[in-house]
Order: sequence, then C-alpha cells, then structure tokens
Amino acid sequence: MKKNYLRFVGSCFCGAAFLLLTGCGTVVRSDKHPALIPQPVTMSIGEQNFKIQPSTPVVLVGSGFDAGEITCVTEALDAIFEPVFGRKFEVRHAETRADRSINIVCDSQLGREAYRLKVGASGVDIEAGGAAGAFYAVQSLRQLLPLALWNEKQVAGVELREMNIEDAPVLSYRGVMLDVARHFFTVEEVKDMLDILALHKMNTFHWHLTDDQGWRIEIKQYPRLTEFGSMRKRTLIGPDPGGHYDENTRYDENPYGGSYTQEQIRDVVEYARKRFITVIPEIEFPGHAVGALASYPWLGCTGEQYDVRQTWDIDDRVYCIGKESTFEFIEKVLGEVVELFPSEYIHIGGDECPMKMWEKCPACKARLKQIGETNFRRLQSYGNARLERFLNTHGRKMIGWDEILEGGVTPTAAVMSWRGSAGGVKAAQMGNYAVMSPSDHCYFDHYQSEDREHEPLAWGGFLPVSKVYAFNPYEGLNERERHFIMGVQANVWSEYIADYRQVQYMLLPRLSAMSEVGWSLDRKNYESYLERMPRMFALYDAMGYNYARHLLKDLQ
Ligand code: TNX
Repeated sequence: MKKNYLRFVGSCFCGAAFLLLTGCGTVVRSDKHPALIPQPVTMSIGEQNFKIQPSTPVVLVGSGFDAGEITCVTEALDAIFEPVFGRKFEVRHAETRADRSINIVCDSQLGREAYRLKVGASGVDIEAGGAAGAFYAVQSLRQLLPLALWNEKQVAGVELREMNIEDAPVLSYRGVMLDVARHFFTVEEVKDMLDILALHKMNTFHWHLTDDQGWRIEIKQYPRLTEFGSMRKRTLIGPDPGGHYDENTRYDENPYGGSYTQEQIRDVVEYARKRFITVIPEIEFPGHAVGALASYPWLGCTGEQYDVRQTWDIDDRVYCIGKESTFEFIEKVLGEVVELFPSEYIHIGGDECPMKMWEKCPACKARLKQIGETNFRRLQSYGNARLERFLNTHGRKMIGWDEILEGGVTPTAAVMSWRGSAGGVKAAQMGNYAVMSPSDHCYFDHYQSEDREHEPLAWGGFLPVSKVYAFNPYEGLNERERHFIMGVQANVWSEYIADYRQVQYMLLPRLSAMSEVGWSLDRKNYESYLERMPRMFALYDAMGYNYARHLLKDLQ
C-alpha cells in the first residue's frame, strides 16, 4: 500500500513540476496511474495519449439521445473544462464519429446508465445507453484527468492517457439522505452536496424536509408551516439526555430556523436533474410532526399549542388520525409537493410514531372502531393507505421507513429498511420493493472513529469506511427476492451536524465506499478500493472538500 501511495504522490509531483517549468498556456500531462471510484466493470490503460484542447469539438453522433438530457452532458463537460480553457466546447451534430473530437454516441444495446469510454490517439469516444450513461462517462473523465490540472486556470491542452473502460451500475437506486430539519442547509450547500453525489455516480437525493425540530418547505396553502413551524426558540447543547430533561439540560437560547421557498425547491430539483439525480422529498407522517402541529394546533389530538421541538429524540405528539381535517391538510400538502417534485416516489416518513396520544383521543378511538380494528397501530396503516391512494391518483408511488410494515402494508408501497435489513428482507419476501439503508452500515451520523474524544459529537455508533464497504444489501435474500431490492442509501441525520463543512466530513470518504456498494456490488474488493483511494483523496483536496482522514493513516 505504502509503495502505491508513494508512486502516486511521485506522479503528482512530476505533473506539478512540469507545469512549474513551462508556465501557463501549457499542456497538462496525463497521470500514469489513473483510477476510478466506483470501480468500473473493466478498465485497461495504454501507452498513448490524446490531448483535449479548447478547440476540440464535442460531436453528438446520430440522434439516439433525448435532446433535453444530452444538453446536461455537454454542460457537465463545460463545467469541467471551461474553468481551465476559458471557453465552452463547440458542440456539433453529425452522423458519424469525427477524429480528434469527443464523440458521444448512443448505443441502445447498453442500459440507460451504462457507458463505454475509449481514449485513443485519435480522440475520445463515449458510447452510452442513455444520456445518464454519457453523464457518468463524463464523471469518470473528471476523475481520470491529470490531478495537476485542478491547480491551473489557463491551459492550452490536457493530456489523457489511452484507455478503454466498460461500465454499468449493479443497483438502480443509489441514494443519500440529508436531514435539513434538525439543522438547516442552504440551497448553495445542498447544490454542493449534489455535486459530490454526482462525482460518486449516486442518482438519488432523499431530502428530509420536515420533522419535530422544523418544517422547511414552503406550502402556499399553509403559510404558517414555514412562518412559524420553521423556527425553534433555542437548541439543546450537547448529547440528548434521552427524555430526561431537567434543570441540568442546557440550551443555547438562540432562535434557529430556515426554510426553502417553492422557487428554491424547483431550482434544486432542476440542478439535480442536470446531474441525473432524482430528488425524493420526505414529508413525515404521522410521527415526527411537531413542526406541523406547532403551526396548526388542530392537527394534533388535543389542539394544544406546542413549541417547535428544541431537543432531539422521539416525540409523543403526532398527527391525529381521527379527524378528517388532518387528511385534508396532508393531502393539500402532498398536492403541492407532487407539483414540485417529479420523482416516481414520494417519501411519507412513517418512522418512530408513538401511539400514546391516539390511545387517549376520542376521535382516534372512534376511527379505530370505524375501521373495525382494536390495535392502535392499525391507525398508522389506515393513514398510510389513504396517503398512498392520494399519491397513486397523482401518478406517484409511496415509500416509507420500515415501520410502515408493522400495521400491515399495501402490496404497492416501497419500504426503506433502516432498523437493520430485516424490514427490507421482509418487504422483498412479500414482493414489495425496498431500499436498504440499515443503520449499522448506512448511518453517516455515526462516529468514524472509536476515539470519540477527538471527533465532533455524533449520534453514536461506530461506522468506519471498512464497514460501509462490507455492506451486502442482498444478504439473506434469494435470487427472486433480490429483484425487489432497488438499491442502497446513506443517511445524514443532522442532530449533531450544525454546519455544512461537517456534512462533508461525515459524508467523505464514506460515500466513496457506499458508491462501490451501489455501483460495483458484483466486483467490489476492499484491497483494490484502498489502492484507488489516495487519488480520490487528492481529488477531494483539489475540490476543497472537508473529509475525514482516518483511512489515510491506514494508507501510509
Ligand atoms: C432514527 S432513521 C431516526 C431519525 C434520527 C436517527 C438518528 C429514522 C427513520 N428515524 O429521526 O435522526 O435515528 O440516527
């Protein structure tokens, strides 16, 4: 490992020295040992080079791609090269490949996310099943460019080594969740995170928009949700005492809040679309609802006026399932949500919903009787089924945390397994689609080191890169059941993540390991991953990302 790292550092140094000697307006030489994360299906490297220049045309060959989508691919190329070339590429349409060009060709034999990337002395060829595949080829190109390039502003050319890559993802859902309710992150920060996702070929951003500690999405018909429900009076300092709040519990006494306008939401969804990332919004129901109940007290069982929650953990105050007004509210909210998010799935939460309030509520008791049930948990599945029907009539599908299985689930709801993989296994066995996101392998709010004293406060647990990498979402499932596992997701809960730099720290480098679980599941190999990581760390440095360095120690 050490030898590899030195060789790698050596080649960076040579590249940098070359630049120093020749000054600006020069050609940045190719790296000798480029590598990719996530691992492609095959990759071979040759001896020749091709020089990409500002005048190199991008040629869209044939007419196989969706016109709106392929523009995102040429924009992605410009995003990489314009800062160093000072100009955008000239984009041409042609029937056949051109020499000394970047050709982008549709090959309908390939899957929509699959691609081939060929660099030879005569040019670059990208062949892809769909524009998404071509986008991933560009992301690979971004990782394969000489690292010295990132220090440059004006260059006359960039050398790429001859290579031949074939690549396709194993899993179709490769997600990351960001909790913006416990702490709020700005549009610019969310966009930065989307760039990080794209670099790792992740294709789903799950946006946790509402919770006890704040409602973050503007809903035109219910303005108090963001006017009132997005702001808490103060925030707990330090670890949550787990319900034992007393005179020793300390708060910062600073009002804290934030929310997105619908225009901002649209902007983020569009930014994600251009990176082939689907945004799945989560509107929590029926638990984790204090942000909503504080805004409109009639949504709760007692009608009391609550404060937006100032501590973490689980809250007993949930939506009243007995009153029709609750459903009128949530359907109107979801009605606006489906207008903003074109995603196939809408996440309705469903996790950690205590039944204490329902058990004392006359309306909830009456509802239970009305549906001919005795177990209060059935109220949750009753509510979910109504939400699902509403979403279905709007052409959408419902997904929820694995608690939605408890009171019985419809055959069409998808399950996000977080309390281990059992919920996902059960869902798959029943023929329901599932996303695997078990807390023991996928919770990026957990510690990255056992030496907690030298780490920022985190939720708990210990999730090193090696454990993320070892995750097998197919464990315990036969061939037929595996079909129902859509993919994997890492979750960034933000109780103890107060600023965006720390989001990056919790994400990186663990996301690189998760990207291989999702993209390269059938070919992942930890030794090979470790050999490829130094280059990824150098890229993180070049991008200015804040990342955890525990793995670096193992590499030296
Ligand atoms: C459980 S995961 C929760 C979240 C917390 C998280 C902390 C899930 C569906 N619910 O509300 O933020 O644990 O790790």
